Amino acid sequence: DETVYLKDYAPVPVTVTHVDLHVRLDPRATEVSARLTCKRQGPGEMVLNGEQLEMVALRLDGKDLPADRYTLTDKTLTLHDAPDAFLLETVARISPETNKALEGLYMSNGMYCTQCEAEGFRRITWMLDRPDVMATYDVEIEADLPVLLSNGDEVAPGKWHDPWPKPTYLFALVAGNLVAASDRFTTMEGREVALNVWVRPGDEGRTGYALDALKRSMAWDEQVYGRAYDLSVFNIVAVDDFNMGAMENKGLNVFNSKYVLASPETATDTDYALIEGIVAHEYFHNWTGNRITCRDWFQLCLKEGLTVFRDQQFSADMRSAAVQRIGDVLQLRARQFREDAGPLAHPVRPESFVEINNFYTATVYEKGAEVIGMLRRLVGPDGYQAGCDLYFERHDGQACTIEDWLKCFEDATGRDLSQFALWYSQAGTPRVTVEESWEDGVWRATLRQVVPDTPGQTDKIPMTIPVAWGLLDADGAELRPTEVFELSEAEGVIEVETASRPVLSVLRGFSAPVILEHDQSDADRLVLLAHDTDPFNRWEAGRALAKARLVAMVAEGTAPDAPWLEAIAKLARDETADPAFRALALALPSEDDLAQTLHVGGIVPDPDAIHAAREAAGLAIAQALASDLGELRRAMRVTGPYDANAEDAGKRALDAVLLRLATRLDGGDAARAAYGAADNMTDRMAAFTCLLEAGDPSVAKAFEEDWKHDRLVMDKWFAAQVMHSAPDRAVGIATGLTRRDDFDAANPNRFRSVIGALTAGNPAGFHQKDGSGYRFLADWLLKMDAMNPQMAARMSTAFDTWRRYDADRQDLIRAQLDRIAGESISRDLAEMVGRMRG
Ligand code: B3K
Ligand code: ZN
Repeated sequence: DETVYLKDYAPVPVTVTHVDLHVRLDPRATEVSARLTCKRQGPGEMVLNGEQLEMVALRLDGKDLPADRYTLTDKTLTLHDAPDAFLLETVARISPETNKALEGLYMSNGMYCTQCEAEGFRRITWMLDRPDVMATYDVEIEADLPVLLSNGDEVAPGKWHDPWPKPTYLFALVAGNLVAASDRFTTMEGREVALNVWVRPGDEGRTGYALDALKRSMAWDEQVYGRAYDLSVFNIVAVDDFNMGAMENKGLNVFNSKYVLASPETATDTDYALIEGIVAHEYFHNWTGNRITCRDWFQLCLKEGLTVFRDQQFSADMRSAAVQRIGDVLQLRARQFREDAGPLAHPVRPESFVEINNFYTATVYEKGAEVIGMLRRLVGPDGYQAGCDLYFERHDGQACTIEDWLKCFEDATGRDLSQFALWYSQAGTPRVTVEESWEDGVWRATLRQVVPDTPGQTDKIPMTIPVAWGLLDADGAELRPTEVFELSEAEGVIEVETASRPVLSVLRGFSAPVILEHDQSDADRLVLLAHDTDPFNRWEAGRALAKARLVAMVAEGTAPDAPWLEAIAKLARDETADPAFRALALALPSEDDLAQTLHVGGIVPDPDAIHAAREAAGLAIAQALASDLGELRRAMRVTGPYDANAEDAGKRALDAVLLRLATRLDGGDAARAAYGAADNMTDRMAAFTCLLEAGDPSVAKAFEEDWKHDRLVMDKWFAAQVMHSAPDRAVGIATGLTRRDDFDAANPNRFRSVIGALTAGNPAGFHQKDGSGYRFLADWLLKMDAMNPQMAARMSTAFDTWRRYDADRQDLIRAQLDRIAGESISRDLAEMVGRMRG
């Protein structure tokens, strides 16, 4: 059994305090010479990690190590009778060119780069590859390439010194023919920092936004958290082949080029917002992750949950806080609630794993961030700041646990957080039901919480749930401003004396990651939609109304009713509301969201029926707004050259929603005009996807002619065709796309743009009842697994909702899971498939 358990944690008997690396780069025969300064801190053998390495030399204190003093396997190097202090020298040979797992040292378009988190360093050299071993580094890179980068400060060409002790996972090395866009930043401590964004020649013109976002992030972390940068240089490198978004290596962040490169012609508003958020996220890790790191991988949320929370705060400050919050909650529900409801549910701090890469999940990241947000609500902004200050002061330079983090808040505020800590150990989305009564001038709300069973966990204990609430009167005037009720037992009651029946606005700002069951009348919801002072709950009221309609349309075959359509139309026309907010309020709940809602309500979801209901609701809204669409769109026209700011982006977002409605009525006339007139990728993509939905066959060809030279834009082209095709054609289109010469499955962005676009972007297409979508995915998972197990394992989560569906679909999915499990597959994919089969 390869399972690793949190309870088995033990510190290493012999640690490494300094790493001296000399790397001679070669595509198939890179030589890595390592000199490790080792020090005993307890009894036991030293076991170093090393995988896919060819041993060229092994010396201890300058002498070749005799065969009886060590044991070498394909995963470890064990030293017998190691002295108290010594220098261990190894020489390893590796082959970056053939490394398609994109973990360790690999090549992308002729450039060398590394990805070490979580356990990639062991594919570079033998080392204690775990986060509680923190060492300083000297790195020398030898290669006939103009740019040679590693962590820390450059002391001579190709020679780097990192003075800050760090774990292996933060090591990075990059070498290639790169050019930089540069700038400077002076920290509040007066340190001059050179900022560089390194890209392939030709991409320099698309780096401005990332550089700007970096400077804003640096200033924000100083202002809001009092944290300054700590080296003379901060490098960002854009890489085309990258398994995820980006990586926070000390002083040398490596990014998927999709999250660095942007120009108005090639990137959409969404891309710009993602670049801003991810640049900030990786930069913020310098303090939450790097200066203070994790003791072991079970503590991953210590750095990830906190850093996501920080990047969400940053984006809220840079843009509209309300729009940011709605977007974050949409993500949380789409990804984390889904995960928490199925066979892959796990606590924010898992207690065991087989492959740690399988736990970089929405639960660890997004629910982890929600837990920080709840903590802040419970201790208040001042208590939060005091706790953070204490954390940075007490634990700088250490590898920590969640207990260390919470203790800082207990010590800083005097509050007992032992019950709150259950959020880290109990999996599953709590359900909170609200029951209201109003009698004899007393309004009462009874709140009850249940934490559901999840794989391996039953009989859960009530948690501390901060429930923000307020009251309105029937005309929408405020009766009680926002307060926080702490629901810490199975049941709690809020009581208010009031002469008139109030309208409750509960879970304002989505104050806790729970599923709220509140049987509120349409009339009350319409009051909230029109008047709530809490913008999140205004949106949420509209959401609840829409969801109820769509569920009834699917389950009972009803048609959308006039009062709802009127309310929607009114909101669309409400000039006092932010366009970005209106765009979000007009968007209907996703097909996956509806499938889950039906499933929870005891109805087996039919993906085709859900798709059809959403289409019908869209058409009804379009008809309700028909005569106004042209004028509303004109009001959203942005004048002047493209700017990615939130205000302009909001107008474009609402315009896109309106254009999609118009397309339902005119068959694509407005979209054709918009496509021709577009001077930026946001508008162009909006029109393009409308035309795909309208079934215009010429548009894909035209788009391709214009953009075939641009890899990132073509990723959008691939994805759009799969996502915006009719469900019964989606698998055929996806299959056709994978047969093109420019479909390179080894490139994660391209792979996701077809396979991910089907599984996540066209649910009715993926769930076709002939099982073709399931077969298509399984075929690709097996192909991908042989190359890049991490990517295969991640993509396999598309199957995690299989128990929702009818017996036929369940059988079809089950057959594919069994088929995959029967092949010789990676540990990564085997763990995921095993958990999903249950
Ligand atoms: N820490 C990295 C993620 C590493 C994933 C390894 N499988 C990016 C981030 O969260 O900032
Ligand atoms: Zn992170």
